Formats: sequence, structure tokens, C-alpha cells
Amino acid sequence: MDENILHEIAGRFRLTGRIASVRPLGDGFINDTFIVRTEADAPDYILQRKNRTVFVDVPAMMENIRKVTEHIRRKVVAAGGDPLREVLEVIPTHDGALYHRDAQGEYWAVSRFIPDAVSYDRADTPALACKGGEGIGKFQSQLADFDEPLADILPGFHDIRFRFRQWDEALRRDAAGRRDEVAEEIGWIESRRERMLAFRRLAEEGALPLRVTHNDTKIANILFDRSGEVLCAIDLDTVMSATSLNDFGDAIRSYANTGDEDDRDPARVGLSMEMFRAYTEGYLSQRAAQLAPAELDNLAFSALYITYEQVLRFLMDYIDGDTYYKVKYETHNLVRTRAQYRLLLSMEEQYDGMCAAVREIAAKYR
Ligand code: ADP
Ligand code: GN1
Ligand code: MG
Repeated sequence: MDENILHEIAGRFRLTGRIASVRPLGDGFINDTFIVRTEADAPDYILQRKNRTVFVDVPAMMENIRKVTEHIRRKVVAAGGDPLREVLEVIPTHDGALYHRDAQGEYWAVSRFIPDAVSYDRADTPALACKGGEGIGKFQSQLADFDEPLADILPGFHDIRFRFRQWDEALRRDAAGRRDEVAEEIGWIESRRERMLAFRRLAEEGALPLRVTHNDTKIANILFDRSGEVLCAIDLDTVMSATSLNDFGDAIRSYANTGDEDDRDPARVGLSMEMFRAYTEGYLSQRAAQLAPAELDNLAFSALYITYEQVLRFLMDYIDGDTYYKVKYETHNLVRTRAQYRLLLSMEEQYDGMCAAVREIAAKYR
């Protein structure tokens, strides 16, 4: 995008300091993210064009983010933490709105850039995975007493019954004419359909409590400081009321994968039990005492559930002709599908060990 236009858009927000540059940043699959550098000692900012095909109600989403970040900020201040680094801060426009809508109808939002922070695409050490688990555990704890209404921004986001409705429709449509080519991969989804619906029933029947959760806890969505401590969770677009298991399962997909989410070499992909244990240790150190028995009993399976859901979502997007996720090459969604499936297989093989690890670690903190 033209930098002058980005400059003009950033100028609509209440920034301190003169804008020096606006450049693309990060590797998110959904939004377009830019860093706004300012002159001298003024803070820098993150400018984002929110994906309005994915998020149909950006004003409601920004209102959710404002409420949640204000709540967390109060907790950080009460605990003597640094509110400039330990929580995301939404910056309003000069008119006091949480977003700017441009002439093309695109929605833009700004947050304060947190300096000296690092984000990762993979966890290279168990220590980092443990800290990440602590970070998500802390995030959930900070929001445990949040009682304002939150908009359901992406209804059915981690509801596999809803995903099957999309899936059946995508197969029927076969929009990109790719369905026959992926018959084997479709079989991976179909053979597990009933098992996944049975798991989903736990939430539907109320056996699992609803909590305020992040819903997109991949490792890239958390900021660490240079010493490896977690600063805060970012990418709060999907904060909604859901089961706590989504955050655990989605995090394991990245923290405990020995390969990449889109690894072209499936042999590199698998679940690292060491990393699984480390993340679980960090998470349960913060959460074990507050979780219901049904949440603990199903923690390990949530990793299989969310990984399965991700296989389905990547494959569905491939079948649809790549309309949801950003792709870097033609078969990117198919490569992601196969790599995530490999991870799922590895989890299935190690499932008993995962359950035993959760039980052992939970017992320490209960
Ligand atoms: P997307 O929705 O596209 O995934 P994110 O909100 O996750 O976008 O941002 C993409 C990347 O930008 C993050 O992984 C992180 O590296 C960086 N980033 C985002 N917000 C901030 C922030 N407030 N401070 C510092 N870095 C940030
Ligand atoms: C998307 O926005 P980003 O890149 O953090 C997606 C997640 C997927 C993830 C796969 C709103 O996350 O659900 O798990 O890609 N976010 C949305 O990497 O769909
Ligand atoms: Mg992100």
C-alpha cells in the first residue's frame, strides 16, 4: 500500500509525535499490520487494517477489545505491573472513535507499539513454552472476573458443529474445482467427524464452563520481553466467551510442534512431549486451582480437537480457492493442511502420554 495513504490514515488517530514512517510488519494471516514510527522520543504505534470479510462487525470487535484491555490494565496496575508493557492499549481517533473507516469502507485501528518486545513463530526451548503457558494462564485469570457483555464476534469460531456446516457447504460448492484432487485429505476429516462432535457435545451440554478466552493463542500472538518473560497477549480480535480449552489446544499447536505450521517436510512435524509438558506446566501453574475437573480431564484432547479443526479450516479454504487465509503460493493451504494433519497423527499416537502428563502436573497445583 502507498505509504502516503497509510500516513494519512495514521494521522487520524491520537498519536504523540510526528509520523516518520509507516511500514508493513509481521506475518498475520488475517489483518494487514503496519508499524508507525514517530520522530524523537515519542512512542511508536501499530496500525492495522482489519479484515472486514472475516470480521463483519469491526466496531463491536473494537469495543470488546477496549473493555477487555481496560479490565486487564486495572489488574496490572493493582499488581504493581507496568501498564505500558503488560497490556495492549487501543488508541482512539481524534474524534474519540476506536477505529477509522476509510472511503473504501475499510476499517483501521491503532494500538501503542510495545518496544523491546519479541514475538516468535515457534518455541525453541521448553523454558519459552513454559512462559507462554504462564502468559495465557495469566490472561485467563485476569479476565476471570470480567462480567461485562462481550459481542460474539465470530459465532461458532471453535464450534466444530458450525465448522461442519461450512465444510459440507464448501464440498458441495467445490468453488475452485479442487475437491476431487483432495479426496484422501477429505477422508482424514470425515473419519474423525463423530469423535469431534462427541467432544463438542461437552460444551453444548454445559459440562464445560464458558469463560472469557482469547481464542487465537498461537505463539505469534503473545509478546515476550528480551529475557523471555511474557509481556502480554496481543491480537485480541477473537476475545469472546468460549471454553478455556480452546486457548490451551490452540497454543499446543504451535508451542509443541517440532516443525512449522506450514512445513513442506512432514517428517519434521510432530508433537514434542517435552514442549507439551513445559507449556502445560506453565499454564497449570496459573490455572489448575481455578479449572473445573471436566476442563482438566479434557485438556489433552483439546489439542487434538483444535488441531483437527485447523486441518479442516485450511483444507476447506483450499477447496474454496483460498478466500480466508493469506497464502504465499498456490498450494500453501494444502501444505498447511498436510503439516497440521501430521501433527494431529502424532498427537493421536501420544495421546495417553499427554493425558498422563496433564494429570501429573495438575496434581502438583491443585
Ligand atoms: P494479525 O491479526 O494479522 O495476526 P497481530 O495483531 O497478531 O496481527 O500482529 C502481527 C504481529 O505484529 C505480531 O505477531 C507482533 O509481532 C506485532 N505486533 C502486533 N501488535 C504489537 C504491539 N502492540 N507491540 C509490538 N508488536 C506488535
Ligand atoms: C489466524 O490472525 P492470526 O494469523 O493470528 C486465524 C486463527 C488460526 C491461525 C492459523 C481470526 O490467526 O484462527 O488458527 O490463523 N485467525 C482467525 O495460523 O481466523
Ligand atoms: Mg496474529
